[in-house]
Amino acid sequence: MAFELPPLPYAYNALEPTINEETMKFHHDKHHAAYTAKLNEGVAADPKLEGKSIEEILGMISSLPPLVRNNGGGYWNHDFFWKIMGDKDNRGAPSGKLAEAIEAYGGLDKLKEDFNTKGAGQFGSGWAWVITDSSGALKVASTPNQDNPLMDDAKDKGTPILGNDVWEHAYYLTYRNDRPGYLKAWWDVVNWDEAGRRYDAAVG
Ligand code: MN3
Repeated sequence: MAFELPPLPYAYNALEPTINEETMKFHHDKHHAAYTAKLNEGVAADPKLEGKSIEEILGMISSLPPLVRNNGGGYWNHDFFWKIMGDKDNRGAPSGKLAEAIEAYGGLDKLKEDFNTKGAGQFGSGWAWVITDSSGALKVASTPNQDNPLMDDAKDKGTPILGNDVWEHAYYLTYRNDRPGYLKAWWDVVNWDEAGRRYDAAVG
C-alpha cells in the first residue's frame, strides 16, 4: 500500500497574508508530492518496509538509506505542518493542559522566542519544533534537512506539538531572505486546538 499525498485541510489561500496562495500551491502540490513519490520508491525497494506506518519507518530510520530518511521525513513533516496550521476559524489560543505546560515552560512569549531563535539559527534547511514526552514538559528543538524528533537517532527525541518549516521554499516568495520575519509572523496561523489534541495524546 503506497503512501498518498494528504490533501490540505483548507484552501490554498486560507493562510494569507501569513503564507500566500502561490507558496502553498508549490509547497503542497510540488514539494510534498515529490517527497511522497520518492518515499514510495524507497519503500517499494525494501521488502522489510512493506505495510509499515510512517511512524514505524521513522522509528528505525538509522538503519535505512538516505532516500527513505529524507523523503519519509519530508512526507511526515509536511502532513504534520498542514494540520497544525488553521484557517481563520481554526486557530484560537492555547488552552487546557497545553496552556498549563506553556506556563510551566515560562510563558507563551518565551516559548515563541526560543522557538524562533532555534528556527533562525538552524543553518541551511530544516525545521523548528516544540516537543514533549510522557513527562509533559515542553522542549524547543531544531533538526536539519527533513529530520524530525520521531527518528530513532534524533538528538532531541519526542512527540512534536508544533513545528515550522524553515526551508526557503516555505517563505521565500513573500519574505525573501527574512527567515526571522517569517518565523515571527507564522504564529498567527497556528491551530492551537490541534496542538492541544496532540499534547493531550502525548502525555496521556
Ligand atoms: Mn517544506
